[in-house]
Amino acid sequence: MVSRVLNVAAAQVGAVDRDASKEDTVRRMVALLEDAISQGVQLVVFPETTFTTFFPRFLFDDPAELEKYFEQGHDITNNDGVKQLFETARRGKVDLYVGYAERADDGRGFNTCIYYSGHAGRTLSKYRKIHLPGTRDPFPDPEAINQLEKRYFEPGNLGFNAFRAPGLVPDASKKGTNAKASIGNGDPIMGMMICNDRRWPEAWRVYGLQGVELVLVGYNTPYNAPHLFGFRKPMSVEQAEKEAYYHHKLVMEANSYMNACFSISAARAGFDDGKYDLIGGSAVVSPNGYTIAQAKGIGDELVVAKIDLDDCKQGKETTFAFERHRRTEAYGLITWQTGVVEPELLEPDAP
Ligand code: CDV
Repeated sequence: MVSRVLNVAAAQVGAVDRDASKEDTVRRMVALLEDAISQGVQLVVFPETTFTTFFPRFLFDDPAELEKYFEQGHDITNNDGVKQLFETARRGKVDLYVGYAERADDGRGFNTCIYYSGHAGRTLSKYRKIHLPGTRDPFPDPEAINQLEKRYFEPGNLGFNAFRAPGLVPDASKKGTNAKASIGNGDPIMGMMICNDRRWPEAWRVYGLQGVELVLVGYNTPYNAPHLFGFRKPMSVEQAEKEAYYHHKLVMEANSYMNACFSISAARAGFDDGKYDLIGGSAVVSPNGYTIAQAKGIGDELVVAKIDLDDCKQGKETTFAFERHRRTEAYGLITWQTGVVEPELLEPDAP
């Protein structure tokens, strides 16, 4: 029997200010990665747009200033300022997920993450955020916290493609090769999302349908942002913070359970520039929907867990054995209707 036990970690990164140097931030990330390597961790998940502050909260008049927050080109692993992270991963034979703002060769901007294999010494997969939250234009209120992702990024165009990560499970591809792997066989099946994607069950299900065993998510989630979340139900900052944590945990636990997979989520957390709040709550969740490890604070922190991928089998073979229980003939609306179309009002009863 091949053991499919993995040591994994979410690398939460605390406050990164607007004028923080990328070198300093990457130094912090390398320190977390080295800590992970020293603890025998095999896979580390970093947050969304980790190398810089969460810049979509700002409106930039100067394009050159905006460009400082983007990584240029298709392959960033040799880019100045960030390559140390990938060198450390190769040296320590540890895999990593990391999010960044991508300026593609054709000039388009994407909110992107890659899975870099320290075992294979190369990028195995790239994902571009599909569910971009917020607005294109800033809110009229000058005090509002903006989320201008629709201005700076295009919706991701790479789909939700699961992939296998070699080298994490010794001999995985010998017993039951990847080509004919059944549930619980072969190299681990991974899927990647970015922040807001985690709130959309469609994203999880598309991965679930590819047999995903481990979903990786980096995020930046503010809580004191009523313009973004709405004013209908006024609440204190304390309540807003509590609710943001609750919704994060809710979607990670529920979707991990409903797709019988583990998940790892990593926050860019803390108070950027001493005032822009972001939740922590980086966590590892089991296929039964339990949070098994969670960040204690809002600073740099490694959240480590030992997981057995075979624990995905129970749900995948019973309650969520999709091939036996799903009824696609009833799900049509999901793929061809975007917004809500309500049913007709009933005619009042005839006298
Ligand atoms: N970076 C994000 O995608 N943040 C969103 C906020 C704006 C709601 C999130 O889903 O956490």
